[in-house]
This record gives sequence, C-alpha cells and structure tokens, in this order.
Amino acid sequence: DDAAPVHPRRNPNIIITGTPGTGKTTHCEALAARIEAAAEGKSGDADAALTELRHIAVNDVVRDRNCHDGWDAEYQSWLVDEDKLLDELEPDMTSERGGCIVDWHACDLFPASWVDLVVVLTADTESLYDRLALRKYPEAKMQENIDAEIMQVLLTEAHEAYEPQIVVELASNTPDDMEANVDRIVAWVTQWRKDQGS
Ligand code: DAT
Repeated sequence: DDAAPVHPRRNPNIIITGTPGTGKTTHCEALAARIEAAAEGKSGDADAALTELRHIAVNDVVRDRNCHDGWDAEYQSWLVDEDKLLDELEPDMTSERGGCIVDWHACDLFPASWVDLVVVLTADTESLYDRLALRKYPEAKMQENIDAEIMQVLLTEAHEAYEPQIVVELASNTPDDMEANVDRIVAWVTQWRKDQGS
C-alpha cells in the first residue's frame, strides 16, 4: 500500500564514507560544530533538528574498544574485526534516538536497516594525491587509495548495499564544496525529521 515507511528511530543515521583523504573527518568535524552550536541555541530554527545528532568516529571505536586483530605496519591501519565493531555500534545505531553520524572508509558492513543516508565523498585525483602525500602514506597504500578513488570503489559498494534513493555522491575538492555539503546534509536531516513527524 501507500503507507509511509515507519522508522524505528527519531533521527536519521548517516554514513559518511569515501576513500581516505576525501574529507570524511573534515565534514564530520564541521557537522559536529553545527550540532554543538545548535545544542547551545546559537543557531537558527533550521538547526533545531541537529541537537540530537552525534558523531561516531569509527576509527576511535576500533582503536579504543579493541575491534581489531592488531596493526598492519605496511598499510598503517588496523586489521579490523568487523563483527566486534558492529557489536559495539549496535546499541547506538539501533536506538530509538538514532542520529548517528558514522564516518568510515567502508560502508557495506552496516546492515541496511541501520542506515537512512549514505554520503559518498569524492575528490579529484590531483587533490587526493596531494592530501595523501601530506600524510606520508606508504607508496603501496597511496596507489591503492588513488586507484580505489578512480575506480569509484566506495560508490559501487554503496550502490550495491543500499537502496539507490539513500545514496548521495558529494564532491569534496574545495572548502566551498565542504560547506555546501554540510548545508545539504543539515537540510536533509531537517526534511527527514519532518517527513517522519519527529
Ligand atoms: P578522510 O577523513 O576522508 O581521510 P580528511 O577529512 O582527514 O579525510 O581530509 C584529508 C585532508 O584533506 C585534510 O588535510 C583536509 C583536506 N580536505 C578534506 N576535504 C577538503 C575539501 N573539501 N576542500 C579542501 N580540503 C579538504
């Protein structure tokens, strides 16, 4: 029938994903600042919907709650235990409050029922190269990430795991892009809550 889907939560859960260096942390920090301003009542009415959002930095969860089988020195990253990670995230992601903003360089591990929006950040090869070079990534890791971006690995992963209408690709090449993207995400959250009547 035509009945609107019933959501198990008051606020949308959002995955912010993309190849390392595309700007996940930067976007999430900007969003977190907007959430804080909203909580302090410093922002306009449009931001009222933001006060119940929370940023979950998955990298910190992996590190602090031991969701890994050690550190891969060559790739300079954790060997992630995805089952453990999902167990740790489940209480927040399935809560009635919802509103989790999760940033991670993969997305298809999260059950579709947990996810209301998937933002795939993308960057030009040149911007990405410069950003990863600044991080002094090992050559193999650098090349792997550049290749993944060119081949749109994250976008494909998102499209394979989730309904097309909840996957958005946003360019992240300039600070203006970032600001526009954050505004778009805020507007989307506000609309989602209106649609749910929450
Ligand atoms: P990620 O978390 O996806 O690995 P990041 O947020 O740490 O990426 O960003 C990597 C670097 O690139 C960082 O120095 C900030 C810069 N950056 C990210 N997004 C940008 C944008 N839209 N415009 C300009 N610089 C950006």
